[in-house]
Amino acid sequence: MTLKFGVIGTGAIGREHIKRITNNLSGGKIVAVTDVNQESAKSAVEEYGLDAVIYPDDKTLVADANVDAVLVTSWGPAHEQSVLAAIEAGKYVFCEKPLSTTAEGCMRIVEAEMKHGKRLVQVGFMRRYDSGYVQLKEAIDSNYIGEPLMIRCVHRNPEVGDNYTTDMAINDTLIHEIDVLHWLINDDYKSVQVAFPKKTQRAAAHLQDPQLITLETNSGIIITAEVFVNCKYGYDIQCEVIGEDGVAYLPEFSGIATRKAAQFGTSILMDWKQRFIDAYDKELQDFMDSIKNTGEPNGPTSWDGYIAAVTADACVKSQQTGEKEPVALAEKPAFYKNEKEAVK
Ligand code: NAI
Ligand code: NAD
Ligand code: ISE
Repeated sequence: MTLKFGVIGTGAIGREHIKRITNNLSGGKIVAVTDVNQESAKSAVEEYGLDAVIYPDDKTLVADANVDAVLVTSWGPAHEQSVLAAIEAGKYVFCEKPLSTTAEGCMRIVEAEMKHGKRLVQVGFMRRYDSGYVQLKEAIDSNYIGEPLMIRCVHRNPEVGDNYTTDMAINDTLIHEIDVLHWLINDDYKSVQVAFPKKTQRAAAHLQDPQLITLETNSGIIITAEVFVNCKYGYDIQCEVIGEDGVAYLPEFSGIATRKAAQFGTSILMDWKQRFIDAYDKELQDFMDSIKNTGEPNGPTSWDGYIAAVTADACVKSQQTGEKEPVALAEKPAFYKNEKEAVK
């Protein structure tokens, strides 16, 4: 069975996903595309030689009977409308993060999916598929480092465009840590607090960068996460879990090491597209395989999208108040309780 995709949003990651489904993965085909910028949709079809219909908007794309699954890669504020339209039409959805930019929006998606009666949606939290994070989870689940007590994370980008705003450090960037960490430690967040250290001269006038976020979990684990999106030197993701009996580190990206001119060194990536390239492949292959084998996607759920949005909203509130803000989650519906672990 070939899963036929309609793509909404042919920007940076839309094209990356089109490329991997078309050239690298098995079981999927792009049959329709749309973008608010129609020129972008046309050029994507040309660039990848797709046999795909170009639609004027998400609604007409979703209505195409030839489309089995919708890939939502538009910008965050547009996601909710497209996901709801797809669920309404009974289509599978792979939606890039954030599922919606508000917790209320995620809840509307959760409710629509439950009303439909089976899982249709997977959120693009690809780090759960990264072999480094999977190894960290194994070290924690097997009790190798004992009970986790603290976690220290770093999420640095070399630079961002002028349209990147202070809240995006949370909704667009930290959101990956928000998702992967609660999965890693099987715990939920209790409170968050955001601090603004001295501002880098490289940040736009309107952007607070870097930011330091503290998240506390129900069991008392304290996480400190730094977001620094104008660090200049590279795309750098770090995670260190400090346990009762030892410490576990997320593996560094492994490039070749060199010895030259009295220096020993290795390279650091500049582009986010490369850092989790295997994880992007795995998440989409799993989406296609699970639908084929079980009739439902197996990866991060709409409920995970909701948890991330509630936590992100609390962080954005703390950006404004400077205070510790509670993370108030609704009770997890039974519909999502028996889900299999997204990734073992
Ligand atoms: P982008 O700006 O390069 O592309 C977005 C595209 O969506 C643009 O072509 C835009 O014209 C189109 N678009 C926006 N609203 C639309 C709508 N309502 N209908 C149709 N098309 C629409 O953005 P990028 O970097 O590709 O990001 C897209 C999404 O992917 C975002 O949600 C972002 O958070 C997520 N993303 C996820 C990453 C990950 O590591 N999982 C990495 C980069 C982005
Ligand atoms: P982008 O700006 O390059 O592309 C977005 C595209 O969506 C643009 O082409 C834009 O014209 C189009 N678009 C916007 N609104 C639309 C709408 N209503 N209907 C149709 N098309 C619309 O952005 P991007 O970097 O590709 O990011 C897209 C999404 O992917 C974002 O949600 C982002 O958070 C997510 N993302 C995820 C990762 C990741 O690591 N998982 C990485 C990058 C981006
Ligand atoms: C982008 O949208 C991503 O998802 C990347 O993974 C992240 O590192 C970057 O900061 C975001 O803007």
